[in-house]
Amino acid sequence: MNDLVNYVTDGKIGVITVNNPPVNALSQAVRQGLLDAIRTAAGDDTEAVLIHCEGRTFIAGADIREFGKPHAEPFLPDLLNEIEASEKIVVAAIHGTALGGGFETALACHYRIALDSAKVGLPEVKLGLLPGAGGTQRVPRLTGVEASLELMLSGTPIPAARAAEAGLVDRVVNDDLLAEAMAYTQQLAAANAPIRRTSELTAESVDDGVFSAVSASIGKRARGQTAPTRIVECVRNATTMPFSDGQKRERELFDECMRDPQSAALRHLFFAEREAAKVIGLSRDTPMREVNSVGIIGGGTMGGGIAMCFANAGIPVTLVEINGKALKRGLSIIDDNYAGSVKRAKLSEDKAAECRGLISGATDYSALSDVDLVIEAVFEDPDLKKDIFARLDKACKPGAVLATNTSYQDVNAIAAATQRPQDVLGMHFFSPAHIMKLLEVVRADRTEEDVLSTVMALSKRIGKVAVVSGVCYGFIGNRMLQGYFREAQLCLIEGGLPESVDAALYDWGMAMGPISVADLAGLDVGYKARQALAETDRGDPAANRVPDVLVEANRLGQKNGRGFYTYDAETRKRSSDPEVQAIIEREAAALGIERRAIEPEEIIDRLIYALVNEGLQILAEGIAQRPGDIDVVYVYGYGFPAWRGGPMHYADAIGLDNVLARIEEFRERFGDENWTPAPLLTKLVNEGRTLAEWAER
Ligand code: 3H9
Repeated sequence: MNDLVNYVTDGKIGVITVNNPPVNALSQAVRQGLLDAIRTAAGDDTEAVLIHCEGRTFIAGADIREFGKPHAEPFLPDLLNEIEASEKIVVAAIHGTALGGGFETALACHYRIALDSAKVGLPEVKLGLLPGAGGTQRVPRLTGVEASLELMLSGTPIPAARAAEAGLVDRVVNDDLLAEAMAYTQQLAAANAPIRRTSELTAESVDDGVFSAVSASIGKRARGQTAPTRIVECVRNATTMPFSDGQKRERELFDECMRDPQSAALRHLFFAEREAAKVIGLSRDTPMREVNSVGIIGGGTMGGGIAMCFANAGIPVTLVEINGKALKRGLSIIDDNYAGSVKRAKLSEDKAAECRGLISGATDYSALSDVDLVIEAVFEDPDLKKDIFARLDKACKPGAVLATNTSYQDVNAIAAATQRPQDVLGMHFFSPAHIMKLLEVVRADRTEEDVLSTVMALSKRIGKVAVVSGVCYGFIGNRMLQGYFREAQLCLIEGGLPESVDAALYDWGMAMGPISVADLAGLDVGYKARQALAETDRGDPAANRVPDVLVEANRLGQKNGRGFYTYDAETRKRSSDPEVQAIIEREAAALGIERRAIEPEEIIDRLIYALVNEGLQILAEGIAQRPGDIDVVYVYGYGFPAWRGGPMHYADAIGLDNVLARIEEFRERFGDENWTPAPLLTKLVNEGRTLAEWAER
């Protein structure tokens, strides 16, 4: 038919093969090829048609790269309706992941056979979309309303066996899919099996309360997002409208989603996440070192969580602590974490035991003599870290990768404590390390290319999204956070309260407000870090004043039940504390600040533009490779709302000229110490370019 879709006859069966690597996305050429093939099959003497795919997967969806561009015919919904209308039986043979438009293609076929390792799903919601090629109408006609809503609102694919139980797949086989599918198609043809058009079925009708309950839960489950509500409307329509009307409305709502900036933001992130894995200047065939065993120094919360990441991926770990007692405590934290995962049904008991079995303990560095990678995860003491690296240099085999999990320290200085700085880099995990997806990979000046490529590939193996950062204080994420936290504290002392500052950011979409984050992290952490700096390097004194006073009053945050808020010892529920309000008011007066009402809009702009401005600086310095990398860091590591695309995409969406104007306004009002626009911002505004355009340079 064309280069991407092939049609041959094999006896009485017409076989359509899609071959559009890497994931057989439904580009215009694939849609055209499928249409031509199904029409050819309609006119020849075959009795039935089989659709299958070459490569690693069945069709993984519409071609996301075509989104946002003018629609090109044939449109997927029309194509799928034509497949379904076929007078000959059409069978889909599914392997890999049949996702989105790919699964909708299978649903338009009359029968579905799948390999047991296959998964099917409708992940459109993760792109701010809804299944727009009949999926919202066909799925409820095949399975229950609640199962349909779960599939579309979670976007999480389900295994073939579960899909079969739900009536979405007819047969599951465990080997040689193509041969089994051919045999199945022949059987169906020989038996003159009915042509089952899903659109002709009636979806179960349910009490409207089901839809209102789901709609009500969206506010919590998908706070701020627009696609889920539209999905619920479509599924409801499937239970009340004829197929063609339901599909017409599905199309309208799909187009609304497509025009919604949320989808542009989420699509940006989809590609940014994949781009982040690529290191500029490093070729795909850079050699890699084998990593089949890992050592971890430090069995605290961080070290234990990191150990679990590797064990969960089947990689044995040796955890090293300074003495038996500390080791016992570290291993027992890991035991507790695994017990928690079992309790929350994240892992089966057997799987948890298997993973836990891969973690052993030691109190001597000689246990690390043969490991392929060591990650140091002790507390932030630069001298201690250097000492550990000097010892690792002696204990580890040549070629072992030596990584530090530091959040702030100079990785070049740590590397210089060894005779092999080329093997050293940073692997900055986020807490809880076995859950958070982000990993900042810190490339030091002398890190060897193969070390970097090894760690980037390893990150994927342990399920992390890795972003490369250069060396600077705090790397990408924590460095940017400084301005964000500074503004949070300034808004507080100038007139806000912990609740109002938190609410502004939470309502805007952040996972947590900045004041709650500070309480969670522990106010003493920042306090100690500030004390270690020269007074001139501690930042705006007005921003540090309240947190310093709180620490000195033994209000350390969640850890001792009292920080900016007070916390219930059992439920950890926070409540406001009039004592804190009194402290804020007193300290403001002491600093001569006249408190005023601060609107949420000002709070949001000050905090977010502080992030953006520092992000631009980081880009200009080459600390981050691209704006999208920063977005990935903020969405995966700092609770930035994915549907806003990350701070740098957000700045582009608002318009860099608007961002600059607001920063200039803040400069007028608050001075240029905190509000000097990044030169890159001014430059891009002068040139009329977006960050996305700059990134294509
Ligand atoms: C949809 O279908 C709408 C319809 O309902 C209605 C239409 C009217 N398009 O992830 P990987 C690229 S919405 C274009 O690293 P893995 C990806 O960018 C769509 N490109 O591999 C990467 O490129 P590169 C619903 C795509 O093995 C390469 O393929 N479907 C698409 O870890 C490899 O990707 C989805 O949302 C695409 N659809 O994971 C599924 N998919 O090498 C999205 C991938 O240049 N895709 N690419 O960086 C996925 O979830 C994963 O890619 C998948 C494979 C699980 C398939």
